[in-house]
Amino acid sequence: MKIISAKYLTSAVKADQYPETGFPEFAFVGRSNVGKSSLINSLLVRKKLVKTSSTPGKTQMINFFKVNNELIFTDLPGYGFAKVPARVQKEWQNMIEQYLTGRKTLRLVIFIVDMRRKPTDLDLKTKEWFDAIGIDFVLVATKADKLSQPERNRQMKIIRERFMEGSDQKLIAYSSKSNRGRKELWNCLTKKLASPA
Ligand SMILES: Nc1nc2c(ncn2[C@@H]2O[C@H](COP(=O)(O)OP(=O)(O)O)[C@@H](O)[C@H]2O)c(=O)[nH]1
Ligand SMILES: [Mg+2]
Repeated sequence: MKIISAKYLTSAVKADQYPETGFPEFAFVGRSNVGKSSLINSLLVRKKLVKTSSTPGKTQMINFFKVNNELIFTDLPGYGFAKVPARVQKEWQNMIEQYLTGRKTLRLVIFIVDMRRKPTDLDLKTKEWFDAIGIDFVLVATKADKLSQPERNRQMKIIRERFMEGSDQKLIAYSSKSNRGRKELWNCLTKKLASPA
């Protein structure tokens, strides 16, 4: 897709604050610091549309971005940041659950993991939860540039086995630094747009 415009719309913590554009929506989900914001910037070929940070746990709201006056990207708060008190974690979780289960225009979740790591229990639980409530997602293993080719092959195999066992979901290798995987992921998104809601 050719990116003509990409702009920040609004941020929300509850449903009555979501923008009512009616545009199909893609949500970016993953642990804090996994590279969600960087991935969105990479997809949109914008260096600083979404603030990235090396300090995990900073994005605490759902941030909405309008792309080409035809679709919406949402940057969801990262889950599983250990230093955050349990009560706050629970609030984040509720916010994400309310959004993922209630947002009618949501078409696909882009579920992001770090290619260098084994999926955590929390990643696996999140995946099981998506499956249980019927949320359609594509798995993206990012920070691919931080590994050598043999390491990438090994990690992709581990992620596929642990995570995607028995499912036909897509797994895409990505780097927000080199934009590797950008075309493949966009293909996935535009295919989703073309299929019935
Ligand atoms: N080398 C490399 N660094 C990345 C990549 N994606 C994210 N990062 C870095 O990882 C850190 C966290 O990224 P960010 O997008 O803010 O993560 P978020 O918390 O999930 O939104 C930042 O320092 C980014 O520069 C990638 O594909 N390659
Ligand atoms: Mg972020």
